[in-house]
Amino acid sequence: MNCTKCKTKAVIDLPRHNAAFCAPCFTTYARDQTAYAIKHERMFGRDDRILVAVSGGKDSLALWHVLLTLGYRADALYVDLGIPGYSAKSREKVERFAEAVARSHGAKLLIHTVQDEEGAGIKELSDLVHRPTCATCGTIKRYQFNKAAVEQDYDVMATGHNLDDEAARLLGNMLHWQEEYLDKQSPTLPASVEGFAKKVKPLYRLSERELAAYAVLNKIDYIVEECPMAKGSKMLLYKEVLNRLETESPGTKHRFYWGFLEKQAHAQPAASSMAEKDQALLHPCGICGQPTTGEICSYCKMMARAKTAGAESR
Ligand code: Q46
Ligand code: ZN
Repeated sequence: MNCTKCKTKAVIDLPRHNAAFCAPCFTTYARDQTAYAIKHERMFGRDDRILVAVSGGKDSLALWHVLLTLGYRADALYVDLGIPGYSAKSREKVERFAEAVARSHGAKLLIHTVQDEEGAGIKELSDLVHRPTCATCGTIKRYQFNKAAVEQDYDVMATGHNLDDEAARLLGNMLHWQEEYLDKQSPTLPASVEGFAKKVKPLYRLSERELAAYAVLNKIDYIVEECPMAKGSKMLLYKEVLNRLETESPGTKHRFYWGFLEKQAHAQPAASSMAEKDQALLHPCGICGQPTTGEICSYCKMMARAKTAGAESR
């Protein structure tokens, strides 16, 4: 098997593109796909300051790496969830990458430690508020990433969601006809209201397998294990089903997700009318001031509940 571009020995085949690449041509392919996504979806420009959400996994570290090598101004934020046996390891991977790679590009790493800031690790917090761990985690991460981006004047927040993530999420939303979520499945979500950062997913054109290959070929040391809390999640099941389809019919995942994006682009109400709709529904949280549809935002409500439950159990 030879490289489709330079005809030397290939190291990876990409049946969905009917192509194979050697290491340097594959790295170029991955960067070109990301650069195309950034431009096509109007994610950010050369002068923008980007905050990358990093977890220590292959996708987010590959994203940080690609953005820095493409010459973007990208810092990163890591949220330490305090999961025994997992968080310490993933944090170490992120800190090492920041030290070995990001620093030479002038980029910095911000760290938010849930145990210090919210008063307990994610497991204990979710027990206190009687919510599933991943729901608690989602609320905290969304809140803290947005807060950091807005308070520290980043123009945009980037996450490492890949093609597999987005196709699986789309499948889940369609199976349950969650139309309100379908509206939010675009790779660029504008900062429609004051207090909400713009959010982008520059890796939506690259698959999980391609990102693992990018990380290995570029010597990015990442945490291979998934977060232990993900075990048994519906997303993993949807990914399995889509992988089965992909094996039988290469290109299924990208046809499914990119096809959805094309249809959505034609059907999408003008960004300004969406912004007006959002603006009408949102106002500042009575405690922290971040935009919310209720009196108090879900993060502050959760923290108040955790505090009361913590005091009662003492
Ligand atoms: S990190 Fe958090 Fe995921 Fe772990 S606790 Fe669940 S939501 S599985 S992206
Ligand atoms: Zn609040």
